[in-house]
Amino acid sequence: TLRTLAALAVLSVSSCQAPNSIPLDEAGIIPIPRSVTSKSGAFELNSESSIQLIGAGGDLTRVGNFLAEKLRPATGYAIPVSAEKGDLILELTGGEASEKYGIEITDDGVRITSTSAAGLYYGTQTLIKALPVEIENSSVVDADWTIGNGKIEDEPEFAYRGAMLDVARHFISVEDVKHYIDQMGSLKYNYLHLHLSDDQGWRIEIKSWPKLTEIGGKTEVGGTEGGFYTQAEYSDIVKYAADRFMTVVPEIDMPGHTNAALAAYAELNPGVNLPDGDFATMTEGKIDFDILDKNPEPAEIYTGIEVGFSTFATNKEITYTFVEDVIRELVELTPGPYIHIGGDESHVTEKDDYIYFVERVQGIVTKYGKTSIGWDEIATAKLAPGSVAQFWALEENAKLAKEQGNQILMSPAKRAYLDMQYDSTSRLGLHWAAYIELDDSYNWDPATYADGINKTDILGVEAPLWTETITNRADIEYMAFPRLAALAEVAWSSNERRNWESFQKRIAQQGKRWDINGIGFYRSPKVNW
Ligand code: TNX
Repeated sequence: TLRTLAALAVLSVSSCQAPNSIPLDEAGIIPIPRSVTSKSGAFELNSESSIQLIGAGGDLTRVGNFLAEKLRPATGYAIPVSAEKGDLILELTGGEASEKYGIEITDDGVRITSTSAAGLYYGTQTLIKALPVEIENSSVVDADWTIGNGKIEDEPEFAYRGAMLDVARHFISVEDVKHYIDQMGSLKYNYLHLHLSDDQGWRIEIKSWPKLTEIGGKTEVGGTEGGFYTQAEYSDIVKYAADRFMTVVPEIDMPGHTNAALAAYAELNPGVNLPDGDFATMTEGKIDFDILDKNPEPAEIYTGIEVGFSTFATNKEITYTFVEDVIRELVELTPGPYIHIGGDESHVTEKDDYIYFVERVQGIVTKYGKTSIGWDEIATAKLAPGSVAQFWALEENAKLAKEQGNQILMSPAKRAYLDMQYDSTSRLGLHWAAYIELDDSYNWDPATYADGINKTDILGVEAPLWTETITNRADIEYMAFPRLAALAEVAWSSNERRNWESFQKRIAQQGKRWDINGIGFYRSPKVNW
């Protein structure tokens, strides 16, 4: 009859409209957006799909190309990018630039809007995660490229969402750093902190002090061959990160954690402090020259994993000449606002000397127009206005920073350290701070974690990966994933929006993406992968 025919037609229309579309609010989006509203129906990407750019600028074009390049391999569609009418719209709107973005998905198309190219980039990252996981494939696969209709409004909770790579304990190649940046970008991280020097290695070329890399860069933990970035290679990393709206924060750790520099240059080692003036006339005949350690021996190369045994000579002018040369060269390579001066675990520096050193080095950073970040111990010194204390161990240091009117970057070792073992059986990692399972890295609130430190005191969240036990890309991936995704959500999404049960489901989806990308993540037993 006519009626059954009509019913059949309705059935077949609704079933071919969006065969496997997942409602928008059930898509595996990490970090979870501020608001997601689902509507019935879905948009389907097709061979005629194209990206339309509204607005101007190289950054906008870059975001358009980024999205196209992400969509092409798995779909096999051409996905041209232009100002012509298209079904995937990236629109730069007027107003003060912010990281906020909106997405609207209807049967006819997708529109992403933001006042900044960075916001549009975050929007495209969200869109990719709203598509079926098969979109991650590098060659054509058969899938229904649908996205459930609806609306997303999103913006980050914290301005600074960072991850750190310790390239000093074990050197990490430019290629592996870029691979990490790609993953960070997909999780909306916007700061990459590179720990460029430590007792076991100096990893950045400094032209005025060439032995830093010649001698200090040669080895790494365990005595294997180390490495370093030439300034050109380093700039290449900075550019690669900037293209993904990510700022590199270079760290030279000092005055402790400096054995590699002390092995390269004897004169930086502590020795007996000599008075200024005419040394010969002042001391002739009165002093035993042998006890005057005017030219101390260089330190021995160090390949172990102990901490806290080294220090620069904080009382010699040559040290500050050196530090200024290093900072000047680093600033020339650094478009971002921050220089990280380390400052942790200087156990063999006298307290007064430590404070003198930190204050003087902050002054050098300021002189070159940058802002200092340091590990929380720097708050025992007088902080320069704007200096940031990176909380990792001591709440009282975080409080000292707050009392001075400075902001805090949250990296509590018990939650945010990616080098901590998951449990006692983890094949890699340390456990001095804690065992950190996936739910431990997820279930904490930066705004209430440390006593007396509130949301407004916090610049953001950073996930450091120390590499004493980590030697290659597979090791990095095993320790960083899935925890890097959990911490991305801690940094981006509001505490009210976050929910462990929801994250468990979404991270399982993310796991499928990592599998397709060949990323060997830790299959936490807390998740039904
Ligand atoms: C402490 S965290 C350190 C690092 C080690 C790390 C290992 C910090 C500021 N200092 O030197 O690599 O523990 O977990």
